[in-house]
Amino acid sequence: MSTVTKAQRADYYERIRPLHLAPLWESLHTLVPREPQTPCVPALWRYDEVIKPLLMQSASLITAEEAVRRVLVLENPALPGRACITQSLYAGLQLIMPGEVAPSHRHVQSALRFIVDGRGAYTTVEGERTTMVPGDFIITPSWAWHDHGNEGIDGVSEPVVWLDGLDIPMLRFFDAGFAENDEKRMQTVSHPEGQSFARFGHNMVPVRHDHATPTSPIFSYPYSRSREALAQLQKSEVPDAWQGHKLRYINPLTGGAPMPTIATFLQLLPKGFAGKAHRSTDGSVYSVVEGRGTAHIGGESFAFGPRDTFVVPSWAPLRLDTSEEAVLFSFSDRPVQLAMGVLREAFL
Ligand code: GTQ
Repeated sequence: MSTVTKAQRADYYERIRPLHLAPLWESLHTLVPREPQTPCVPALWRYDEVIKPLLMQSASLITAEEAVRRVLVLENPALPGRACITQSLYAGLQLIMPGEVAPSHRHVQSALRFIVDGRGAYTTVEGERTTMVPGDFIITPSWAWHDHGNEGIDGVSEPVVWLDGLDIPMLRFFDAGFAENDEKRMQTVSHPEGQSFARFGHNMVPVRHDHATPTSPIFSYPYSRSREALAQLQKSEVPDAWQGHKLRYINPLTGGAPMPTIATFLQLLPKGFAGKAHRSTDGSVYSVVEGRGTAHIGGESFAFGPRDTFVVPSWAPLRLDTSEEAVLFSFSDRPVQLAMGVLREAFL
């Protein structure tokens, strides 16, 4: 076979291409890499200096009603035009001005909202309204009707911005997406605010509710509660050398992630924390709630402050330092990787 020339092989490839055939042996190493070879790059979006002024400009160009969802999509710089922040996840920053309504619709894609800036917007999910304050983590389950609005709270009327995290790229991958608009612009509110939290949010569940749902029945995990847990832990335990005090949100009916496709976390890093590096196959999106520090991702360093968003690609080593006590929210596709049995982590 040593007499076979490159030209002969190239000629063969030319002949099979029109028949929709390809030689595996030319691409095997990239199809089955020795370790993850993500095209994604790390990136950080500054909120106060960059995103907020641009979002406010968008409000003078289009209403929430006309836009349906007025969102600036955070695109991974290496994947322009694909509306993804990692290969599997979508992220965007959504703005609702006082008095606006983002009309009711539903879709197969699951969504999380992490409130970044402003108070007094609401989302209504399946007839239950939840008022938003910064740091709240709110879920829109797959195929649940939802509309958003901003009627203010406690006499406060201000623009409200939240981070949207959706499994849009996964649904695109599976070609399994459906969506429809509601006949009504806004849903009729049919449950009192806080009902789902009262039923499922206190380490208890209603006795007549014995079936686990793939999405958590808690629509909103208020920041005040999660922050209090971290404050207590900070007083009583040594921070993990890699991740500080880090908790994962759960679906109380399963103990697993609150959404079938997305896991969410909240972590507290003490002032002066100098974390060790770790990496994981689930690329993650971080939203900074409080404090300042630096995220060292692969070979790059990103200074972060309140309301900034950054992305850590799959298998990129992440090291977190702080100059102030910091609280970080994050989400990833971990439940899907766990279901497939492919999640790998390394604490370096
Ligand atoms: O709020 O329903 O960022 O459907 C992207 C798609 C938000 C939403 C997004 C959506 C929504």
